[in-house]
Amino acid sequence: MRALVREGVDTIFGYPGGAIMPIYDALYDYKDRIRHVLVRHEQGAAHAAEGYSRTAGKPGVAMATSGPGATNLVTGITDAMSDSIPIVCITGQVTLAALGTDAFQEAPIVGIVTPVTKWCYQITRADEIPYIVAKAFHIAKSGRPGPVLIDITKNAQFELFEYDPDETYTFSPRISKTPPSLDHEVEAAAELLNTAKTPYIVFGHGISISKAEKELIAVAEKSGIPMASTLLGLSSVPVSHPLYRGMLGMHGNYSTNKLTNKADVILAIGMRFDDRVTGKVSGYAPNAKIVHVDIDRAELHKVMKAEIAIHADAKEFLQRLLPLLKKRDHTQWMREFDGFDAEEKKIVTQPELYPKSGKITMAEVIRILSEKTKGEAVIVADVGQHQMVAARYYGFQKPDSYITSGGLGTMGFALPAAVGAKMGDRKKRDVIAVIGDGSFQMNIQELGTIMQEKLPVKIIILNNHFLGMVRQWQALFFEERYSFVHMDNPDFNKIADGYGIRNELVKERKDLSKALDRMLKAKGPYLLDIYVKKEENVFPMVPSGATVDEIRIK
Ligand SMILES: Cc1ncc(C[n+]2csc(CCOP(=O)(O)OP(=O)(O)O)c2C)c(N)n1
Repeated sequence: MRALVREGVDTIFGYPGGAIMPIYDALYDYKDRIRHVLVRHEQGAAHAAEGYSRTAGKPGVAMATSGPGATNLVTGITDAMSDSIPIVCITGQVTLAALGTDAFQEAPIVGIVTPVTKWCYQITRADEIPYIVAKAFHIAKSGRPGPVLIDITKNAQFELFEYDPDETYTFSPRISKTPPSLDHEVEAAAELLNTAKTPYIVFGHGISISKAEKELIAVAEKSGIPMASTLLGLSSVPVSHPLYRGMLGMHGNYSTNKLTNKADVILAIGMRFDDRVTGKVSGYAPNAKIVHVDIDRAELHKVMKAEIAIHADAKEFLQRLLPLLKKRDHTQWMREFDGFDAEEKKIVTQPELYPKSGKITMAEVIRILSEKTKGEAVIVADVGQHQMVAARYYGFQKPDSYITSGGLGTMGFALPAAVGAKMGDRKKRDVIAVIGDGSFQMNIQELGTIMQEKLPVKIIILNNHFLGMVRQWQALFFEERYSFVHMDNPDFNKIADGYGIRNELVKERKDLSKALDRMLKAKGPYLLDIYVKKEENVFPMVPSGATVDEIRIK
């Protein structure tokens, strides 16, 4: 507990059991300093730790017992690895003497999570604890952040040792974030950008991780270069910024994808050319020289060969780049974006956002939500069509306000992540989980956590009675053979009633706006089950295997 408090831990998401009882017993004496949140499933603890980390700006902590408790964390750990989210997981383990004997609730968790953590370690002696905890937090936070796991055998939890408060117990190897010898590369990047005709900035989660939002905007404004975001880059730049042209990738905007292939120089920063962004790699950005900046050296040249590859922290790089850039504007090039935007607006956006008849659309729910919250809420989206619709239509104005499972695409993420996001957010923003009916049922038990903690998390179920995104693929690529994607759902309102959570069901357009008002005004948690059009498809779409400029608008 002392080692954790030393690292600034004030919140733990966890679930107890036999092999972690001594730690839980110690936690009992630290109730005034550490708020333990009893989740209802360990997967929920890992996702809550992720959500917490995203809003609190420091590692989230998840704790579980050995065996099934530990293995239940694995999906969340893998998710955090994919999306570079610092979390520290602590698991109990059978006693040292029993290791390897197939003891009760023994699972080789260190072996299991080795490929999906930045670092993991098994503590078998109590006196290792202070140093290993310090090291775990350092590794989770530093460089490209990610998950770490500490497994502690039960004997080490019982042993006594002398904790020396004067002992430093720190782990701080002297490494600078950005290698100092970068000047040449930064100059070369500036030269490319200064002379480009159709330059383009594409950015990802790295901007928010290095808190480089202002620097990014300064670089774009001075150079006049349009920019577009990956799914996890969303909200780093306010959507109202004139140089911000939208989202990239499979369900991104029409212009941002089409014009990727017309760019002559691409500054790719804090993003990793995920396949959902690039489409068919061999046809991605064929005319562009790429300047790729990433804190993780392993990302450089991994998917796209870069003309200039820069291993650096995004903020430091942008700070160095700014003075070397020439003031320019690219009016002509920007007009090309406007042209595609107009087409998208006419064919997709306008009809979805302002339907005149028929069932409620997901898009209009997000539009009205966005208007009512002025784009200033934290949106925690699950995985599926609703995730893409929320990404496309919420008008993000503040950094760190779109939280979703990007790399792993983990259904069941949003409800527990919203719990963590609400607890980590010191700015006291509205935290609104936007969830599909399928995803909601993957971690529905976390309603219990929300109830017990009295957390004012708002939940919107965009209920289409389908595993919508899979149905969309079946509609488009499998001749509408709807194989096991229809869902008979329970009455979500009755379930919310059971948890004592205020709730409403909305089926008609005329009731939508007032219901959203009531949800937003409510002091406590609130669940809004909204029946939306059953068979809607999210467009534009880059079909898998197609190049980004083969994006389909309908
Ligand atoms: C754990 C997990 N299992 C399966 C999938 C595959 N998958 C991706 S989207 C999706 C459908 C999601 O349905 P729902 O939550 O109702 O959202 P909708 O697409 O209808 O908005 C499925 C099954 C996944 N991403 N994660």
